[in-house]
Amino acid sequence: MPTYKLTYFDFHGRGELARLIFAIAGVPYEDERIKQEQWPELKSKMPNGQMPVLEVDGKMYSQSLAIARYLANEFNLMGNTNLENLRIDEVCGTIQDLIGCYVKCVIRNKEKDETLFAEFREKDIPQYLKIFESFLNENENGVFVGNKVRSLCIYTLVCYSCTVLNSINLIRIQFSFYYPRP
Ligand SMILES: N[C@@H](CCC(=O)N[C@@H](CS)C(=O)NCC(=O)O)C(=O)O
Repeated sequence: MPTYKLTYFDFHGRGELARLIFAIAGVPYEDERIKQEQWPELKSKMPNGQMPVLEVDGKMYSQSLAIARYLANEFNLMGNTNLENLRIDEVCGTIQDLIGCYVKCVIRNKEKDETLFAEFREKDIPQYLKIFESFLNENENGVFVGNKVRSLCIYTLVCYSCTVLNSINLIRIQFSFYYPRP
């Protein structure tokens, strides 16, 4: 097995999915957590000037979803056929769209505009839950893809829904851009 090192900020964001996949697969890796004050010096050393970055045997790779898909392939979390992989990517893409709504209504909502919070809570979340439900209803096994309980889409959903659920709490309590995870 190659050696893995994941470099990302010490919070639950785009790099968290790779951490979750390593944990679920039980595969050891170096989990390098960068503090905000370290970042300006490191930025130029990253392939795309951003994180997460995965090193596989010392070679650097960027883009969180490409990293997640690579790890899912390595650890048998993708589908059994190309068509099942299409469904996995479809579910993951839908989750990304929901996160786009979250960013628009919560993260970028510097004015703390209650209309935007309400739009996210009352329009976006129910709308996307319906889509996820229809994916599940299409598959007689009650999981997103084939008969696979362990797939990339379910971990993507778990990972990002934690962010979203956390945000609902944040709407009620207080808002800060990089909030600490419990
Ligand atoms: N498309 C990239 C986006 C990566 C990204 O936006 N990373 C943010 C943290 S979540 C970052 O590195 N921000 C610091 C910066 O851009 O200087 C991915 O999915 O990996």
